[in-house]
Amino acid sequence: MNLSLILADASLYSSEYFGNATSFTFFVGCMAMMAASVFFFCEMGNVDKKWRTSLLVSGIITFIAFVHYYYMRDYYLATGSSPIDFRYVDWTLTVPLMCVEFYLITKKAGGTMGLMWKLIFASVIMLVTGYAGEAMYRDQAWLWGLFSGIAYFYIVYLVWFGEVKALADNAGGAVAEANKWLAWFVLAGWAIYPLGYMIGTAGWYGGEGDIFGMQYSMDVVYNIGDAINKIGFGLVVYALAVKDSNS
Ligand SMILES: *C/C=C(C)/C=C/C=C(C)/C=C/C1=C(C)CCCC1(C)C
Repeated sequence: MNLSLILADASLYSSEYFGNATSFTFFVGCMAMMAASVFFFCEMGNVDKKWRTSLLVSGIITFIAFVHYYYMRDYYLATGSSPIDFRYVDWTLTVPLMCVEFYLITKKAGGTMGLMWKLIFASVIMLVTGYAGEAMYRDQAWLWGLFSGIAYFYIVYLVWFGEVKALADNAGGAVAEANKWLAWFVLAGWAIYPLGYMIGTAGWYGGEGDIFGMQYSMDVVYNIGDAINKIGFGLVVYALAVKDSNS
């Protein structure tokens, strides 16, 4: 085989992965989730005992995402379409675990299992109705999106003004500070997802297009959202654990 043929093959192969923003962000997302998991797991030994479970949960969140990204990346390459089912299975596992994080950080100040289940319940409603609008009843995407949005704003309410906020303020110090950050992730970071949902709904933002010459799609938006929210959220918990371990 001559060299130019090998190079042509190689560039064909790599353009499958890097040829567009969607496959590229699936690929990079997969690596980032893997790296974050290794980081959170290894750092468990460097923080105070009482924070180990929180770091473990951060690592499990990114590890579950890593495995799903491995499959989603493949699915997208093989079919050229959106891996909606994998996506929602991933979220249905990882978002409730983020609710567990809120419970773990407020536990010392009196956070209850009741509060944890309230958050988990709202997050499952948010995701099940989102799935209905995205995969089952496309013609009523707006209605299911609205239901999902109501559950979402209930979580925002609890974290910004409700029980979670009150408990975090009670705990004070590093916990109150961490909750402020996590609340911003829930308000601004999670808001990326409804944006992806709207881009993915035909007739709203037309499926996909480009901004400044860069192709975007629903999956690119979801992939960016996941990287910010899963890794960023975990890093806030990590920073809290480190700060509180040294004080
Ligand atoms: C790691 C994954 C995370 C943090 C996923 C979060 C997903 C959401 C906040 C999704 C929200 C949605 C709405 C608020 C309305 C439209 C439907 C959804 C499911 C995209």
